[in-house]
Amino acid sequence: MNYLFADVDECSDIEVHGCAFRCHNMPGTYVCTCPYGYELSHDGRHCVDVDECTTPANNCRFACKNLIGSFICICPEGQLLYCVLCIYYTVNVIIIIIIVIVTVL
Ligand SMILES: [Ca+2]
Repeated sequence: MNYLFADVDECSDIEVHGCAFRCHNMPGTYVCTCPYGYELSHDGRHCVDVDECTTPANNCRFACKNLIGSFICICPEGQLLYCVLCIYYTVNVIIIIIIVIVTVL
């Protein structure tokens, strides 16, 4: 083995990589990675929230609200979010949803 070109695992020492979340060692280098819902900040080490409402991940039919690490869809007043749908809720609809959830579980 040629030790002159041996890879150094920078991820083995946090003082070297400084990744806030996770370090991924690569031949001759390393990269910091972030959990789902976050992206690397400009310093390449820290993670910042992704505003999914401004990305194609936004599949909301009405309004989208960004959350730290995720997002939620917002329904118009008087409607209830169920899965990805906004439905008008009445007592009957809520009972049907509960029956469906109990049946599935
Ligand atoms: Ca977010």
